[in-house]
Formats: sequence, structure tokens, C-alpha cells
Amino acid sequence: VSLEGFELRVLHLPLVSPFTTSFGTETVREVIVVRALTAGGDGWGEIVTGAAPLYSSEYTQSAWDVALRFLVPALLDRGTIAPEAVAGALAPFVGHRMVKAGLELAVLDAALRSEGRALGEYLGAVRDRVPSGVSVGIQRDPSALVDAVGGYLDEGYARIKIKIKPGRDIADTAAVRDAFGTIALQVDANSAYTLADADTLAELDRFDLLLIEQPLQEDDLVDHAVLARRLRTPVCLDESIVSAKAAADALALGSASIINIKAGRVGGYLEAVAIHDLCRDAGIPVWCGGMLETGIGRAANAALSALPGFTLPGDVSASNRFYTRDIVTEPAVLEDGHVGVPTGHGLGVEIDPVALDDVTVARETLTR
Ligand code: OSB
Ligand code: MG
Repeated sequence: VSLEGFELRVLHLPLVSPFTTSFGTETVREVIVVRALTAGGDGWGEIVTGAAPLYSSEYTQSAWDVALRFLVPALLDRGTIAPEAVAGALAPFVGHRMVKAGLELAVLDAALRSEGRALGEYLGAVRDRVPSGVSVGIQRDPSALVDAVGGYLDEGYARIKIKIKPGRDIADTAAVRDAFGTIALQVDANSAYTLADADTLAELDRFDLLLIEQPLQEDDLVDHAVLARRLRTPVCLDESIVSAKAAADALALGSASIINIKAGRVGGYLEAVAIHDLCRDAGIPVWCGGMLETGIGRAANAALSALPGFTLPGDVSASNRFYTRDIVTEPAVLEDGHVGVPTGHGLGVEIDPVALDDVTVARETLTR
């Protein structure tokens, strides 16, 4: 595409209910949306950083600064660039993968819209809808958790993930298992434990969970391998998998038997496909994680989840699980436990300009 500029916006999207993980509680989703301005039309992307560096070292203001100071100027210097060349153009800058992913997606969307191609088809989707899982935050107590999970099951979600942390693990999981029997259930610790907690984590073995996600720290690949040998529950990595190289290392070490793929965390949808491909070759199941995406990232996640190696339901829930009003005109909906893969050009969703303006709290445009 022929680049003319990039517009970045910080959005504040109110959540329908507070979302609590082992690292904190959010009531408003602060997120950055990217608009690539090209000679052939606009493209949209999303930078999935949060307001504070709690899930990863990236956060809104670091993303905003590095994008405007370094990454956007590097792309604009190229003038014309193919989506497949974005990662290489940004590779000299260390880290900041969520920013790179958002910029790449905006360029990719612009390119696909101008070519009249759908993102799903471009990435290699083999399904027109994907089973939808839901990530349920830590609640006031186990009985409130059972109420929340019951509501999502009534809506038809195909898989439940509950967030856990030390002191809110065994009893919470037991309450959900006791209340709902053999539902597809998994837990996510978001790095809240250490190897010293192995005995507690082994107690989860009796609940027949699909997996335990990221029990230990981001850089604890060796400790995860030690823990994985102690547990019957499959260990899945999220935070640790920052690239295809990290995924290959984790598999070589035996740190995980399942991988959560998030395009933002790994630097883009093309790197996400590379991880999918290497896991598929290794016989490792993958699923698509979520970062409370707006309709932009949610559409792209549905497309990614439709690749053949995504054999477990992802955190690709309906837009109304988090938001009362999305910034796209066709927000993802839950139908028969599934979310549809958009078929329109590019992301296959259109921006609602009024809704977007209403949630915009900062805006900056750089042009060539
Ligand atoms: O660990 O998967 C995670 C949200 C923010 C940061 C990290 C995580 C999550 C979720 C929500 O679990 C997934 C979703 O978007 O539905
Ligand atoms: Mg996770």
C-alpha cells in the first residue's frame, strides 16, 4: 500500500461489569486504535495494551510514545509497503510487539480492502464460524462466580475459563465443577504462582480441566517445564509466548503442551500464523486468546481462530460480554455457542464513526 499517514486514538470503553484477574481490576478498557491512511483507502488496527504494565511490560503511554516517536515514522519513511514487510521494517526496534501488531493490522486491512479480499481467507481460515469461549474474572466469592458462570452457560458459551490467584483457586474451581458437571472448563493464573505452589496447583488435577494457563512468570520457561511434569492438568502458556521463537523454545523444553496465541502479544497476525503453523507441525493444540478487543481486534481474532490448528475454543466471545456499545457497526454476536468469521473485505467490519468519536480521549495524526 501507498502510505499517506497514520491516525492513533486512545479510547475509553466502559465495561459492562468489572473484570478482575490476579493482576488487578478494570472497569474501563483503555485501548489504542490505529487508522492507516493510504492512497487506496483506510485500514484499521488495534493496539491491545492496557493502561498499566500489569499483563505485559507494554502499556498505553509506552505504546503511544514508541508509535509516534519511532514506529510510525519508520513506516512512513518507506512510502510504499506490503503488509508482509511491516514486521521486517519495524524489527530494528526491540520489543513493543503490541504496537507492531496494531500497525501491521491497519496496513493489512487497508491492503486487503483495496484488493477485495477477506482477512480470514488471507490468513488461511477453513471455517465460517468458531466456537466461542468466555473468560470469567475473579468474583466476590465462589457463589458469585457460580452465578456469573451460569449466566454465560445460559447464553450458550462453549467453554468457560475462570481466572484464579493464590487463595482463590481450589474452592472457586470446585464450586464451578460441582455446580455444572462436565462443562469444558479451564483456569488462567496470569503468572500469579511460583514453583513453591506446585502442591496447590496439583490439587487442580482432580477437576479434569482442559488446561491451566500461565501459572508462572513470563520468563519461567524452565520452571514451567518442571511444573508440567508434576501436573496431570495440561500446562498452556500465554504471557511467555512472545514470538514464534519463544513458542519453539517452550515446546523444545516441554514447558507447555498447549499454546494460547494472541496476535498482539507476538507482534502481529502474521507471526500468530507462524506459531499456529509450527504448533500444527508439532501436534500441539492452539487456541486464540483475547485482550478485551474492540470490534476491530475481535473480527481479526475470529478470522485467526478459523485456521485448522485452532482446535480448542478461544476467548473470542460476543462483543456484549464486555461492551454495551462497540465501535463497529456489526459487533460479534453469539449464535449457537459460536461467533461468525466476517467475510467482507479486510476485517469485514465497518467503523461506526459516531461511536468511535464518543469514546476517543486522545488523538494524533502523523502524515508523510
Ligand atoms: O490472560 O487471557 C488473559 C484479558 C486481559 C489480559 C489478559 C487476559 C485477558 C483475558 C480476557 O482473559 C480474554 C478476552 O478478551 O475475552
Ligand atoms: Mg491468559
